[in-house]
Amino acid sequence: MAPNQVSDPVPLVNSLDSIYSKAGVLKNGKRWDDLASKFADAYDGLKPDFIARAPGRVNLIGEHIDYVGFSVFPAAVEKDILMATKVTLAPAGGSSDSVEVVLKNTTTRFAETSFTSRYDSVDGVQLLNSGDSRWANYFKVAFKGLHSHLPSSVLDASNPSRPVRIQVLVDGTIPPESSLSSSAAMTTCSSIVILESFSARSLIDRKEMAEVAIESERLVGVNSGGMDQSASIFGIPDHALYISFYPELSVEPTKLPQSDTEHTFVIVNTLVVSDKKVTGPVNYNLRVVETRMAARALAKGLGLGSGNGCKDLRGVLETYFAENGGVGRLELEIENSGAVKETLEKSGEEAARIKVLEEKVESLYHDDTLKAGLTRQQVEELTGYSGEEFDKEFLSSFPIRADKFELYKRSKHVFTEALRVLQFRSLCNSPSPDVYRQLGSLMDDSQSSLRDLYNCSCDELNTVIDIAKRNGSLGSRLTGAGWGGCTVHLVPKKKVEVFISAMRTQYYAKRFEGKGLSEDELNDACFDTKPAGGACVYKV
Ligand code: NG1
Ligand code: MG
Repeated sequence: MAPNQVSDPVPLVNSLDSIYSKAGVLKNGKRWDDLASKFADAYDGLKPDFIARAPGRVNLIGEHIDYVGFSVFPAAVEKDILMATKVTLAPAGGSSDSVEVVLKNTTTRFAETSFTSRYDSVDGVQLLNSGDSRWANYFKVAFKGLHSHLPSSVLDASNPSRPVRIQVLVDGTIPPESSLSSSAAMTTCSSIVILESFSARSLIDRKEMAEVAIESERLVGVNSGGMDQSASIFGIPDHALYISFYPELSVEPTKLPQSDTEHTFVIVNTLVVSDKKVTGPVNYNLRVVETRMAARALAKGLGLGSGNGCKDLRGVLETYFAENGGVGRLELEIENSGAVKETLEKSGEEAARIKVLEEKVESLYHDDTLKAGLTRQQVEELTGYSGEEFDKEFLSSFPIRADKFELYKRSKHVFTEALRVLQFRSLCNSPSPDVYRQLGSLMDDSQSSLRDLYNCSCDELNTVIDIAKRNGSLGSRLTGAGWGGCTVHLVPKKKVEVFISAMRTQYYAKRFEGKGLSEDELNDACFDTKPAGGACVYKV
């Protein structure tokens, strides 16, 4: 089978050498060896049966459009979460009606915790407890998420591989709440541990694994899209991933032009923590809701039905072309718009369809009053949803807090960003001599849009990006959700040193006044990265 097919299970690897080549994790050999001995220290001399790995990701372009249904362009990174695991089965002839999960972490920041799940009830997994053991929720939701996907034979008492105890030691190198997807790596790695513990890894393919991890993560309270979990599962060394969610999840590994010789991606962490589980109601989850309102408003403006097809902006695009005669419709639009024609010629049909919708957004929000933030009453008028129906459609899934809703700005960002992803991908696939400058300029445009239209940048992100642009970066943007966390920069290799030293003196020294960062802290906060491989299980 070709590697990295959506229908493959998460790969099982038997030697560290094959992990290094499959996962592209070149620098961390010792860490894997050390983890087995740390496990023995943590669990009375026991040896783990396996170590599961799930990496974080950096998104190169395509921000805040995964939950709307448009394609994104991330890469898995070397930083990851490892879980060394020991599985204890019921003694021969015996069985147990529950499984105890013990979770320890190599850092004391995350306190040891455990929970018990009854096999006959998913409610046995008690969700969202507070305090120090909050990090264990990721494991719990993975457990809960998998319940409905596992064949009953796996959970059944007659299954001799049904564990009574799963002991885990977690070791992570992804800085938490920094937009490199430590949370998705936790959920994904937990799912893999559970599958492997039940000897069920090969029963669920990677596509379903990603879908389970996406659903599971929503149970933690973030209304997220599916980019991070997919990147973690499908990563390939030296490849970015063009990930599509429509009509279903698919992944196209894409080589970056001459990436290892002349240019590299540098990640710079602002060290501003953004925890969506806390701030979601006023930022991430609110944006998800605004894009849903924007979809309903656009559908109504275009005279489309109010069916489920128009729940998100991607759905509106598909419905518009389906209800209006498909290809014939696009031809008509081309006759009416020079910009659509130009987009078609430069970037192809899908891009042209996106451009059409961008223009529809402009006509719907045709004056300044409509372009500004809208009150609930204005949104009710635009969407046709009011009263209880409005609450049910927009306010029932996750709590949000807002006086105004920015439907124009959010829609405009979504369609222009979706277009930039397609342009980025075609530049990678057929590079011109000037390709890096062009890729960089798409990244810059993405950042302006995130800052001005999506309002998810912040002062520290803007400062880092200004410093980057003055010190050799060809393209700089926030990566992940924003409001803090990390930035990604396309930098010629020969300028990396100057670039990093500028960050040290112009950003970190000022942010941590007088003290700056130690060498280790700097290496951890500001580093160049290569696309790495995805999740795997290593048999110890
Ligand atoms: P980060 O910043 O890694 O938490 C989030 C979402 C993604 C995507 C990006 C914005 C989660 C787990 N991930 O990423 O799905 O929407 O923001 O593009 O919430
Ligand atoms: Mg996250």
